[in-house]
Amino acid sequence: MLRYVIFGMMVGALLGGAAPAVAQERAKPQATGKKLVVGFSQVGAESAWRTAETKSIKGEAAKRGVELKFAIAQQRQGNQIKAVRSFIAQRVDVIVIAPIVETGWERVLREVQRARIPVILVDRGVKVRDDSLYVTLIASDFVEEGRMAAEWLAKKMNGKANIVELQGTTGSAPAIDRKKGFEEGIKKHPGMKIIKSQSGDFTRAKGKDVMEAFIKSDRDRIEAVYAHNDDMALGAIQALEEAGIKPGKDVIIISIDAVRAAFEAMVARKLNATVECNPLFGPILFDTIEKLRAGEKLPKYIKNEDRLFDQSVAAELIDSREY
Ligand code: GYE
Repeated sequence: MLRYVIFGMMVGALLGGAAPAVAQERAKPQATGKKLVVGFSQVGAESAWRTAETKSIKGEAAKRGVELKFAIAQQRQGNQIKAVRSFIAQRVDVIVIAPIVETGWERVLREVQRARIPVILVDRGVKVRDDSLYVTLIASDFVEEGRMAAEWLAKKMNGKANIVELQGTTGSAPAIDRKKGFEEGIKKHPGMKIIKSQSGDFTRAKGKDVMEAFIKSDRDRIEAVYAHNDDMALGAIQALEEAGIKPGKDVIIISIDAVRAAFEAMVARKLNATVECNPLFGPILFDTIEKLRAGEKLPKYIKNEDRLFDQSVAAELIDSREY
C-alpha cells in the first residue's frame, strides 16, 4: 500500500504536484441538480466481509438517493473489466471499483480517464504506474493487519510455533500485504515458522480443503493457523474438528476481518483472535464522492483504522458488532 502512496508522492514532487490535480480536476463530475449515478464493480460474494461491504454501500446509496449500478464479478477480473466498460457506455458519473487483483488495470482505467469519469477504489488497491488513473483509494492497511496478527501470535506462543498460513485470493492486495506484514512481524522471533502456506481464495470451503491437506501432511507439527480472513479460519476450524483436533486449544488460530461469525467462534473458544478490517464503506465512500463533486482535493489514500480482538473481549462486544 505504502509503496503506491510513495510512488504518487514522488510523481507529485517531480511535477510540482500538478499532474494528479489536473487529472482529477478534468474528471470532476458536474454538480448539477440531477440524480447522481454511480457504477460499482464488486469482487463477488466470497465472504461474510464482502456481503457486509455490499450491504453497506447499497444501503447508503439508497439513503442518499443515489442511483447505484451494481455489478458483481464472481472473483474474476475479466468480469470486472467488462462491468467497467459498460459503466463507461452508460455514462455514469462516478465509477467505484473493489479490484480483485492488483495488476492488469492500466488499459481499462485509461479508457475511463479518456471518458472523463472519476474512479474511486474501495477496499483493495491496484498497481499502476500512473496514479492519476484513480482519484483515491479508501482501504485498510493490510500490511499493518498482518503485523498485528503476527505480534499477537508471537506473544501467545512465547515466540515459538509451527504455523500454517491460509492465504487470500492470489494476486489480491490483501493476500499480498497480509502475508508481507505477518512475515515482517514474525521475523523478530526466530522460533516462529511458517511451515505451509497456500491460498484458500478467501472462502470457507477452500479454507477447509486446504486445511484438510495440511492436516494430512503435517498433523503432528501444526501448532498455529494464520488465516487471511475469518471465513477461511472457520473452514479450518471445521477441518480440525473433523480430524479430532481441538481448534483454539490444540491449535491456536488467528484471522482477519472480525465478522460476527468470528466473534461467535471466539465466544465458543474455537477461534483465538481476529484483526478487524472494517467493511462498512457506505458512509465514507459517499462522503468522498460528495467532496469530489464539491471540487475538494482529496488525498490519494484514505485509511480505515483497525483493531485486534481476542477471546478476552469477545463475549462483551459481540452484541455491539455491526457486521
Ligand atoms: O478481508 C476478505 C474478503 O478485500 C479486505 O476480501 C477485503 C478482503 C476481506 O473476501 O474477507
